[in-house]
Amino acid sequence: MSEEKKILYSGMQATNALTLGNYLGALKNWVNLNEEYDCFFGVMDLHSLTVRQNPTEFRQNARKLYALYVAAGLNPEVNCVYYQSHVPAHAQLAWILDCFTYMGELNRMTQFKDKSQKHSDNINAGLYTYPVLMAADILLYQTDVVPVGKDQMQHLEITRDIAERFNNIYGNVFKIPEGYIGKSGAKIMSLQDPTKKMSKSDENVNATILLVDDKDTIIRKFKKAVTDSDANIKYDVENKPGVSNLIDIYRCVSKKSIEDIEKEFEGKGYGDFKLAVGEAVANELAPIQEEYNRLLKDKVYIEKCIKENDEKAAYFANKTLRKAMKKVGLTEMIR
Ligand code: ATP
Ligand code: LTN
Repeated sequence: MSEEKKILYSGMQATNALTLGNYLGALKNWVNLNEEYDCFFGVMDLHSLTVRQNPTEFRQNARKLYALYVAAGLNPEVNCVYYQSHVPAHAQLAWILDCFTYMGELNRMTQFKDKSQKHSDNINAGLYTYPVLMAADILLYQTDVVPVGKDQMQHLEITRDIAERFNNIYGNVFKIPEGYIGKSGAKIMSLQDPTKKMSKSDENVNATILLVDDKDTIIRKFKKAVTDSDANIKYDVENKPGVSNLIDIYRCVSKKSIEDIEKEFEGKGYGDFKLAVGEAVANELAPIQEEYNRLLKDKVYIEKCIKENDEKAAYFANKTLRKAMKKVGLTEMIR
């Protein structure tokens, strides 16, 4: 870690396969930022436990997520790419911060309300205190910036509130982090219901593009994407959410402006447009998929990266944890 670079922290839950929304809203931004900052990227497996997991699939998903991070361009020899559950300081600090978080604050979290509705048979305490664990993740590393999609900004606000509350009592223990939302791709919508975000837990397979989908599947799903009856390719989120979502996606992968895209498809139908979007997405994902498949087979390399980075993360996390423990008056262990 260098002295002068600022610290960036982010991560994703190790649940289900990643979608194009996860890539364009988060992962792609991380790759773009990773030279400018000293970066920590977590496989957020403790967070995944808030929803019931099949242990075998869960273990595989965590490994796949790690490989996908690396394949997408997060070099584990430069960035600290690690497993959240391998650094016990996360759970330890989360407990301390739980005692500095009010139920009134947690009651306002929209993700908690959404997930409680979706999993009404399992509204567990972890789901409720999820944002506090996320605060611990971020604050342990004295993070300056946290790149996430729009849906996570409320969790970042509560992180800042908890940190400020703690600092007001005990002095400067935590750096107050800033959220970062990419210029485009902050909210990619479902291909089947463009008023809903594209989500990796969506049951409709045609609603999401998975990062591991092959070219034919990608094109087929785009062809089925919900648009509207007038065939104009115009960006108008209010009245044409489906087409606007496709324009957003195309913009992210082609680096063209909205105006250029509208011009490119003037007088053409949705069929041509959807095919162009599908091909552009497939071309962007192809090299990532190739590297991902190679890495999954290279167990020795991946395991070496995980081990080294777990240790590196623990070193930094423990420094902050020790400071917080001391401040609240927990007695240090006698060694
Ligand atoms: P789930 O459906 O299981 O809740 P998810 O698809 O929302 O999962 P998360 O693990 O919650 O994915 O999010 C990982 C990252 O991807 C976060 O930074 C989140 O903001 C971002 N993200 C998720 N979905 C989208 C989307 N549709 N558009 C842009 N960014 C997204
Ligand atoms: N809640 C986040 C995942 C996450 C995270 C974090 C993101 C857990 N801890 C710390 C940034 C920083 C989500 O994407 N669902």
